[in-house]
Amino acid sequence: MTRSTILIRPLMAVVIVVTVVTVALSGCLGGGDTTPPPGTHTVDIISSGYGGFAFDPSSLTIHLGENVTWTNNAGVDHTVVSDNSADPFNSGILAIGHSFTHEFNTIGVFPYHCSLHPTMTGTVTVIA
Ligand SMILES: [Cu+2]
Repeated sequence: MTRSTILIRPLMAVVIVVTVVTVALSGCLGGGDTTPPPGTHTVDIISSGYGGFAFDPSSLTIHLGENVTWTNNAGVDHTVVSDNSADPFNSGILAIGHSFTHEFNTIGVFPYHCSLHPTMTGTVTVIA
């Protein structure tokens, strides 16, 4: 092993650690306009049909520990409310353009609905 190799290896390790920490922190900080971290799934709330609204996609399969972000892209307020007491998330009122993110840490099937529009339903299935 040459002298330069001995010096470069620890330096590379520091560079890699700094890069990983920077990426991890950038995923945690900031508002809703930043790029979602890996493992984040998105559901759009959209206008659909004759004056109706829908979750798009309405069903989603994700892995344990991943996030789902719902964004209200329809013209009125909506909510995202869990129907499974094993993971009782509730977005509260989501104004137009606002988002709600939930991390799923329980394996199972999690139906949800909009409390303002009972025909709006969706399902998140969480697998290992
Ligand atoms: Cu709604």
